[in-house]
Amino acid sequence: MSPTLVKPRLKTKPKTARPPLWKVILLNDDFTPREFVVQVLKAVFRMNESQAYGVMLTAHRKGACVIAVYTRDVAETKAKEATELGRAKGYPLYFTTEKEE
Ligand code: TYC
Repeated sequence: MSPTLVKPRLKTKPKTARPPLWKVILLNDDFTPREFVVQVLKAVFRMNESQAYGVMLTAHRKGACVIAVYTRDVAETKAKEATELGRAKGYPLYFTTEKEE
């Protein structure tokens, strides 16, 4: 049997860089009703009742909660949209974004 020859790979595979991801963060406040926060999380971030309730409660207890990560555009649009739903009702509900390291 002839010996196995291992040929060196000559071509380098081009790697496609992944776009950086951005976190959407929900901040607690003393005025927005819990049920309204849950409604917004369900509507904008497509969460079910128990996911939305869990996120709302974490923000309520800890001051903030990371909701999800998206590309920058999507994260900023969703944060703006969700914040605007609160504003329209006169609530200080606030969603911010932060680059994921
Ligand atoms: N802290 C609010 C209350 O007691 C409820 C709330 C929870 C508001 C989470 C914002 O991100 C928030 N009514």
